[in-house]
Amino acid sequence: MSAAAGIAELRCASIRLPLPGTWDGGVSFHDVVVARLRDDTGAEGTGFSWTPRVGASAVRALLEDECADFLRGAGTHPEVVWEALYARLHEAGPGGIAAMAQAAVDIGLWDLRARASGTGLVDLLGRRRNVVPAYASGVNLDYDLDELCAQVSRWVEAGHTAVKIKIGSAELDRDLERVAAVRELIGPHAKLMVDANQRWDVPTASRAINALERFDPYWIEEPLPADDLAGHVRLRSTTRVPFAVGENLRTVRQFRDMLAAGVCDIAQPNVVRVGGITPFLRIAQLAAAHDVPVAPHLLPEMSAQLALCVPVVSMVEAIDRASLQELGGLAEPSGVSVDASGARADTGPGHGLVFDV
Ligand code: SMN
Ligand code: MG
Repeated sequence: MSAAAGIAELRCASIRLPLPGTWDGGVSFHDVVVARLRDDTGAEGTGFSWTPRVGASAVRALLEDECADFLRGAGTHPEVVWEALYARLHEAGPGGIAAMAQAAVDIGLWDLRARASGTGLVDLLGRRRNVVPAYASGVNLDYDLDELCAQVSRWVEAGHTAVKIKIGSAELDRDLERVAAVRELIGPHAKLMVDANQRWDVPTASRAINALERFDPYWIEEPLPADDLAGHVRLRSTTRVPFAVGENLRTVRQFRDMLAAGVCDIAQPNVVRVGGITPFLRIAQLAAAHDVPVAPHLLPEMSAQLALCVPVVSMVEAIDRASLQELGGLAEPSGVSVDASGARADTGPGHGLVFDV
């Protein structure tokens, strides 16, 4: 029996993707750090890290300065490498920049494995379904009411029956006016999700959610700072509206603790922020053990593929005009589509994402 292949090389490239408009808080671009891995048989895989505005150069430095030499000669099994790399990097943080760097390696190794076996990533991981419902979503707290309504009307015209808008305005009345207008536009049967992006504390969240309940929110997303587990427990006792959390949780244990405390009703891991596909799948298994569906955060071309595989799924986010393809990050179509009819993936071998760099 021949020895298993080892990693021969890790190379990085960076892409800056300007957004068509500025997002709340002044985000005007997304950065992608691409990690190209080659094993000693010549097989290749492509991973990536991603961030809106903050941290790409630090992620690339970790990959080039701390991972490239360390990985040379290591095996290519993604889960085994993940543990070894975690042991190596976690003094730089068990999440954050270190996890974002690990994600690039991990996604690259899963891609390498899928390509080497001639299968798409979804079929390698285990396709559980061919389509997942999608919801329209936008970063629109800065929009005035007319702009918000125009955006939501465009989504409705495109056939969306589930939409998510930002809330967390300085004045609760502004949020109420906007949510009321959107509910009116989408009708009583469409799903309406609201996302506070961690803007509240417990008393503010409690007051706001109770006032918003009459608009039948399908979930309230990130009502509190992501790491405030105790706060979520206190808030839980004041409302029955489901909590969607996870886009700013960084470790499997953070998800475990939120799930065990009963304050994560929809789990939203971001595959990059949690450190790659390996921890993402562990989170999905944990969520399933709590009967909690997974709604992967952003990155539609990758999230769609993962959503087709997780045991219990919610929806895929169709972020308005900001997929990797729409931002110009991909050199060719990925084989993934996310629109009002749902999220689907029929890629070539691997994850199908060919970065334009
Ligand atoms: C979000 C977070 C980060 C960038 C864009 C959008 C948002 C979401 O919270 O849920 O999509
Ligand atoms: Mg969000």
